[in-house]
Amino acid sequence: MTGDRRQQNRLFVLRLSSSVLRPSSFLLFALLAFTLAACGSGITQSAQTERYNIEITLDRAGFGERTATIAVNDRAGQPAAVDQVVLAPVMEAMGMASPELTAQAIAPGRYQVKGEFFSMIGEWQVNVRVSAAGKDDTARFAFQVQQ
Ligand SMILES: [Cu+2]
Repeated sequence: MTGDRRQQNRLFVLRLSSSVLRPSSFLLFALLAFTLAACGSGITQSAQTERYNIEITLDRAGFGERTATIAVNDRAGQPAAVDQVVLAPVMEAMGMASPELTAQAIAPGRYQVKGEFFSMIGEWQVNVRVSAAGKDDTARFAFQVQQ
């Protein structure tokens, strides 16, 4: 009698743990965690040019209207006063280019631009051209674009 009960408890525990560890539940959880992480922070990359440290944050590397926020600091890390920041998305491997977009200043050394940067799945390069005192610095970033 006692032995039967113990057996049943063990079966119950086994059944519970096997349902929790089912690959589909794990996948769902992983997907959810990934989605939440992607929503909160966006994708940030940084690059250095001759005069600046440039950081770009994309809300998502995908189709539709995207938001790019660009931080332009001088090499000492202070927000830089520049004349213009232009975004030029290209898919170099295919000779494709999206229209260039001029970013608007939102704070000292901070710029933002919204637009449909990507029209195809695959690797895109985003050139960020910073102009000041009649001279251009261009930083190049690469994004793996998904639909
Ligand atoms: Cu293409």
